[in-house]
Amino acid sequence: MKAEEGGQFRLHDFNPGQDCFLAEVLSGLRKSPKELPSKYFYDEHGSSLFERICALDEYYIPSTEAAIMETYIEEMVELLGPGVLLIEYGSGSSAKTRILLDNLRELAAYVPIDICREQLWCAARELVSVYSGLEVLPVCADYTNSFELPLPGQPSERKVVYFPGSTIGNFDPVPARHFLEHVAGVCGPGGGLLIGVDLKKDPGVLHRAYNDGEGVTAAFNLNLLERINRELNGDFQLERFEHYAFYNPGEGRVEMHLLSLIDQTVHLDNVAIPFARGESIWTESSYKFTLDEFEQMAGAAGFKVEKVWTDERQWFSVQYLVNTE
Ligand code: AVI
Repeated sequence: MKAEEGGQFRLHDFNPGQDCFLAEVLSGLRKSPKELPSKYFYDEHGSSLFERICALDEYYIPSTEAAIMETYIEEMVELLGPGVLLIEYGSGSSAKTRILLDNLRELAAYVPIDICREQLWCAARELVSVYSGLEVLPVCADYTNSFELPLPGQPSERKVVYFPGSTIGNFDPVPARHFLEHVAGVCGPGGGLLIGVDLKKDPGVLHRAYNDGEGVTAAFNLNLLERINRELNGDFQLERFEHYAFYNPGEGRVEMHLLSLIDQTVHLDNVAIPFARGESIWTESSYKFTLDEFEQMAGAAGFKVEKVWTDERQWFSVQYLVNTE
């Protein structure tokens, strides 16, 4: 781990790896059906495309979640209590966290964790200038692997992990449970998890959310191939692939794919990868839950659902889970 000084903060860098990127891309493209891990969407350009997705009308998640947070922030502050060490997984620009940073009482410190170093660095710089006196301890890491959390200067009453945006939906069910078990271990007995969970709804709404009119989601999906070209010396021709996203009701998930428009061979690190016309690379799953389904999964991971807040349409939920072990 490397620590880099940023004036009023130190960035703890676990160097989320280039070696893993190549190995995971090659192993995914050798599978049948082909797949790529969605965590690799978030290079600098991918992160800024994701910010644009979050501003789209069709992509209801950020606005619905923000409205829930604004409506119920006082109840949340009451439940979480004072002296929290707030840890955020996949913090990005930390924009959604502002409402918690503005309202939580006597915050011990804030630990934003993200795989995208540039975005993490900018967010931390911004936060220390806006919240004077707040200890910000940024960690650059792939949070699906284990790593050590930095120690805050001040003791905390409890650890609370914040995991908004329904990113939990990007894990398949078994890894999702393992991830929740890992979070339960991080926050410890009496600690909590404040999590955004997207709910099952009309498939038409879901279809529009992942097939926006401006094509930003398509660009976000295709950027993964551009990243592979740039960082792994690949020769994907982007115009030969097409974004394809749909809701799979049997599995309760939106699937995103990249479809090959022709028979072709792509090279990457001197490995030839053949594609048939119409063949797909599965790039992301986005699971949607009923409240019962999520409660069951959380329970299996050692969490009790303490409180659920939803919007009027019941499209999205913010939930506070406590580790009861
Ligand atoms: C980050 N994650 C919760 C988003 C989602 O909805 O699954 C990523 C995304 N993919 C396409 N649009 C947004």
